[in-house]
Amino acid sequence: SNANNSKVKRASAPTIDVRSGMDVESLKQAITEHLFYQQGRNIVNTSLNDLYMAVSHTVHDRLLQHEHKTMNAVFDNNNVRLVSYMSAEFLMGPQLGVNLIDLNIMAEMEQAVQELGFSLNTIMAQEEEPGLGNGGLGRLAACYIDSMASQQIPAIGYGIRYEFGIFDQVIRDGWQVEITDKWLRNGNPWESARPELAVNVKFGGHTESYLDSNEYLRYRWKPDYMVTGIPYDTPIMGYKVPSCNFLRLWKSEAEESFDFSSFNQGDYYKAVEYKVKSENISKVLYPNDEMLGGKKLRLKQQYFFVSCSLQDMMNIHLRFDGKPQDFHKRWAIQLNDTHPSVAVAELMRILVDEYHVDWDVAWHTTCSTCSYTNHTLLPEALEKWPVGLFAYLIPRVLEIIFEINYRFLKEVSSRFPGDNGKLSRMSIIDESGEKFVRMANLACVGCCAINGVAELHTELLKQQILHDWVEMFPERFHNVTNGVTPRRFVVLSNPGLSNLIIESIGDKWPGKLDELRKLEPFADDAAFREKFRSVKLENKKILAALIKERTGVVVNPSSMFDVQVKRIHEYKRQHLSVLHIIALYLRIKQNPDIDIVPRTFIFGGKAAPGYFSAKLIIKLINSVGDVVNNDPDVKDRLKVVFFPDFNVTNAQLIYPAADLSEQISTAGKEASGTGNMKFSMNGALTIGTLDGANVEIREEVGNDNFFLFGLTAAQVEDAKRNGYNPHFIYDNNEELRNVISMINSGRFSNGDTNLFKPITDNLLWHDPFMLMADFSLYIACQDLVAETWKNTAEWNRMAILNVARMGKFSSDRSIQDYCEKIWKVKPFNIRKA
Ligand code: GFP
Repeated sequence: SNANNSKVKRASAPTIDVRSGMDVESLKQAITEHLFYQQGRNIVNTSLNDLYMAVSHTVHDRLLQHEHKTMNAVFDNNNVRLVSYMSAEFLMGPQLGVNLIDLNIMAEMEQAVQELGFSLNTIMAQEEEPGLGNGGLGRLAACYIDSMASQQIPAIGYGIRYEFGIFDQVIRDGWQVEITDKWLRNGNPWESARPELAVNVKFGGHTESYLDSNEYLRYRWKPDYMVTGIPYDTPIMGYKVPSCNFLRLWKSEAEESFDFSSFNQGDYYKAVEYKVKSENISKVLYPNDEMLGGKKLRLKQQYFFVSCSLQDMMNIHLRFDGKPQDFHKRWAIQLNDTHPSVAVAELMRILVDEYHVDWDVAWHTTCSTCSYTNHTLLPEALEKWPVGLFAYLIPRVLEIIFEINYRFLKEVSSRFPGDNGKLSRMSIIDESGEKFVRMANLACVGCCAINGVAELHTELLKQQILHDWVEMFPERFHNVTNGVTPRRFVVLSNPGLSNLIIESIGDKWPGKLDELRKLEPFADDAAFREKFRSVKLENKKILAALIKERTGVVVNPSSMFDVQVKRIHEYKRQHLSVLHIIALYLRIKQNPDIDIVPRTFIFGGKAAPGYFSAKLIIKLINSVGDVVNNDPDVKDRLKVVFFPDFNVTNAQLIYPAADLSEQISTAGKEASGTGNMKFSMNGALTIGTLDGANVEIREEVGNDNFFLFGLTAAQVEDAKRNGYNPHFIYDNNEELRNVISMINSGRFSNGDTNLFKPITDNLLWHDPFMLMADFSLYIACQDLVAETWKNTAEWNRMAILNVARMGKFSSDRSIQDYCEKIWKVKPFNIRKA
């Protein structure tokens, strides 16, 4: 390490055994001490939560020691480039289990807790997960920080410490009801507040120009008020490696000294109002799939966490003796979607206004630091903010955006003279009507790399919404196919399967998922297939019990578990699966003695509170379930369950129990999907369209081991261009007509023929997601699924091959791709440092 760096060297960690020992005795002692000194309890009068807290603090102590060593090693080395993963969402899931796996002390902790008279499973079930994300995007961020630590990539995840995460969902009378998520109510043992690292963020006011001592024209921002960001750090341990990174989430507080004037003038209420206004910024996570148009608070959140994080990163950089303009040598920033893309302008502001770096130099630094991941082609999801709102909240940042845009458009017109269409499409400012700041354009201008999240998605991005950008900056475009962490989603969630795999091929695979290939020969081994089947059956029994507990519905564990869990959205087409259920129900009604494969349809997922159609789909699922589940003709051969409050905790119980994974989005709409990967890793077969990562999953597992149906993305586009007519399809398909008529008859709505009309009318007259076009293909494919299911050996052979061929979809591989293609960083082995 570098001797010049002594000023950043920290004291080494204390090595008192009770805070670091990994053996059963040390763990027991540490738990008892935490229980007493932190929770004020002892082992005979403890509550479950106090015990959970004591166990978690015990684990947290051990993580901190690794974090401390990692950061010492990193900060001692001037040549390390760190990754800053900026994301408005981190859907972390419960922490205790994964940390025990990463530290490799699951067995020791189980024993320690048992010797104290408790069960580790019960303690783990006590954890309230931090639901600081909506769905795929937030969960991806969580998988990525896990994999960065496991790949020994020095990294910090930066985000917002929402006091209220995604709402809890309960189902009342078949409808979704939202309940506020109070995840912090019982305390959070995984975080440490770092008030000494607080930073301030400006809002409102105006800007002024002035001449600095060298007679240069400079700008300063005179804000109306400032908000303080307090960082809360959560250690992120690597899997069986000594590296431990951290997640740094910002909480907003009032900048105490700022509004004293109003207090002094006797306006106590105004001072309090300012405090409330400041604290509101990190109050609540916004659900997605809703128009964000007027949501001032959301823009404040974005700017708040981006500014806090960049200031923090600059402080770290300067502590290394770095020059401000060399910021990019220290940091690679990944912008997780456009939510943090104001970083491009904020970094410019910091460099130019605060450190007086020349514009051109600062621009080079900024572009060399930032990269942008796009997660969707849906036009309504492309963020844009009214220029007026920007001017009002962050006036100096808007001026900088105007300057960036002015210079950029000059470049565009010299590259493509006379192409006014291009100019107006590529401009950061949308001037077609009310003026907007287009966040994706800001990201594309200021980032050296732009990536999609699956091959198909990246191709479509290049052909469609980012086509102009490819012409301008072809070298910026990359694909990085998403991945998921096998530690959480196999080792922790599916111990039965993990143990079976370990018995068969050893235990290297969770850190090196390609190893799973060694399972391939076992697919032809009848004895192995039998063990595999019985692991699945056990998982299904556990889920069945939970379904009974949460919904009252009794399901048969040996029926096929046909599962669709994800956010509820029309493009994901949960209602296509409902049409299939009704078709099967009709077949039974027409011939009650029909030979039909028993199936349990399990749905789960939240709808955005303001997304009416999605909420109506939930109601439809529950209503169809009420009828089908209770009709004696069905003889329990079909069951329909809506599993309430789909979150990471519940997901971990659902994936391992699935037989069939529904990945049935309209081709071209699902950027990647990540649930699809979690299902296959746990040995479910997929029925899916050629959409998102399904394409690559099918490529990996083999066409014969994947149930493909439906139009391709190109066919969807063609059909739309040629005047797609859903009603025509309806008129010509009897089964489909019967299904739709059954819904419209009021059969599922106590005779109310209007309740589901918004759904059926939309399908018949508009059908933007092409359910009608795919219906018969889907039904035929589902019939094939049922045929295959009857051959248990064949089904399990296919399922084992799915598991064996999932290596590509470890988030470790995705992170390696980011490191090589985009960040240009290498693993940093702290033992060798
Ligand atoms: C979005 C996309 C998904 C993609 C994830 C992660 O998910 O297709 O897999 O991001 O890249 F739509 P949501 O956040 O919308 O669930």
